Amino acid sequence: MKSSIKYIIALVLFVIVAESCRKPEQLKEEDHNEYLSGGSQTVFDEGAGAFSNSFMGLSPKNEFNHGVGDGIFDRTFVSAPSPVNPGLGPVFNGVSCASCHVSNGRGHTPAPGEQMISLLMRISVLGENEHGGPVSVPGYGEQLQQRAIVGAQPEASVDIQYSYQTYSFPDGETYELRTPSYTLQNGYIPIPSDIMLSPRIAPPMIGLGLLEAIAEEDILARQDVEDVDGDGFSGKANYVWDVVKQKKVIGRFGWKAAAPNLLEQAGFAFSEDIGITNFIFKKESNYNPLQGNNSSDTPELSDSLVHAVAFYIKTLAVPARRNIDDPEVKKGKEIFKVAKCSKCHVPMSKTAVNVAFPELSNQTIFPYSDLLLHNMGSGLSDGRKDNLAEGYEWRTRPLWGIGLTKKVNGYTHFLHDGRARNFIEAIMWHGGEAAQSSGYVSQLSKADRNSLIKFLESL
Ligand code: HEC
Ligand code: HEC
Ligand SMILES: [Ca+2]
Ligand SMILES: [Ca+2]
Ligand SMILES: [Ca+2]
Repeated sequence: MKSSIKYIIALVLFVIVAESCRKPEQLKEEDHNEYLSGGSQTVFDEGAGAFSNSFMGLSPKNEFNHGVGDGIFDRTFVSAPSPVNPGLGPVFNGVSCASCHVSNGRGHTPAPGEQMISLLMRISVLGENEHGGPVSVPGYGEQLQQRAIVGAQPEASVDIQYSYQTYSFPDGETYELRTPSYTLQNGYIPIPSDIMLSPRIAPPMIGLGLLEAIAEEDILARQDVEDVDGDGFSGKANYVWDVVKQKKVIGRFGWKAAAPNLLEQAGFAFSEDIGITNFIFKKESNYNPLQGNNSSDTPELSDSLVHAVAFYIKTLAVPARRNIDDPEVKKGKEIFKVAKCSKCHVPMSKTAVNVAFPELSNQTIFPYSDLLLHNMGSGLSDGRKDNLAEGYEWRTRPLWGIGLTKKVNGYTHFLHDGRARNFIEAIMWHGGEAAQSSGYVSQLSKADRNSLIKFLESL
């Protein structure tokens, strides 16, 4: 053996040994493959079906469960009695999960004259219920159902009007913000004058299991409720009533982080959105002494199918990022940081170790959210408290996959009520704590604005 080869072998051995003796180090954002937004379960799909893939490495048994849940998610329910898929209503918002979460993506605002479908109204009157949540509206409950089966009456209808205001950037380019206003009409009983509305659009379904798998202490570690470090950003966790556990827990899902986990969110959606009673929410949403609908405890959907749907949304994969080495995208990423978007849309998170579910375990993911509530200003306020969330507080939306919205849904209706029709509008609506960010963007050159958008499109 030549001495130089011996030398190389010795060097390689030395490096291997030295490497294995090294103390474990916390990996930084730059050390990870940013393409893999959803960790090891990321899918490479940038087409119209990009939000409809299961995790890459599911076991055959789990893949089967995912498929069963998929079937229920897409199932169109009809009114009983019916040999297939009965139980719809009596009052409801949508006939299937998929009718609102279109292609597992987001909903949209109705076109003029069109019925409201994938936008719904949470409702309440002033005060707090026994668990610190919103107070149901007498006769109307906690959500307004504007549709009903034959023979029943919708609770009310909703009239949406937009007012439009034009603004301009220093270079003269204009953008238009539309402000919605909502009026309830045709109440089946008089609509209380003190009713408060929270319009919400159906959000996309990707990566939810990964968000559920982030350790609670990691979310709490990002809180700075009183802004002690003085950077102008707070971040607050919501705490909500867990119906199954019968105690208060951290909220993670929904625009106000008012749903504790995917199973309850699914159960709630069956009950309130579609009118399908289940083991978590046992009574029809419009059950009250006046109407007396289905007070029985026999669920309209079996427990196992509710679990299957929850499993389905838990295991919908996040699509990989695209074009991350494009110089414009890189520049946009830098602007995202300098504009302090990343203070709330925190790029990287880690999921907790979970030996029972390796696909969700110990994953490095890029959801671009801290899952905390932030003051977004009066322009976005719904003026209504939801557990710990004030009217102006919303949960930072995860931005992963957002660049594929157009391909998946054909429209880009952003923010909690879908009022923003593109990225610029979404950003310019950011007020409150995020006013620093929108203010920064309002001063950018056109080229820099385009880079920021290119970056968002790469997510
Ligand atoms: C009428 C439209 C509509 C229907 C039908 C509907 N949803 Fe939703 N969904 C929404 C809206 C609106 C939200 C946001 C709710 C909130 O912020 O509180 C939501 C939120 C969710 C979330 C939380 C997502 C997140 O990012 O936090 C999940 C999970 C979910 N829905 C699952 C389902 C399932 C499962 C079904 C079928 C059983 C279903 N939805 C039916 C409109 C709908
Ligand atoms: C103070 C925290 C905060 C900062 C800073 C912030 N955001 Fe947001 N962002 C949010 C919250 C909360 C929402 C949801 C608001 C709503 O729905 O009304 C949101 C929503 C969005 C949406 C719409 C997402 C969707 O799914 O509809 C986009 C796009 C977005 N932000 C981009 C940005 C960009 C770009 C910046 C920097 C210029 C930024 N944000 C800065 C908190 C923040
Ligand atoms: Ca029913
Ligand atoms: Ca209702
Ligand atoms: Ca702070």
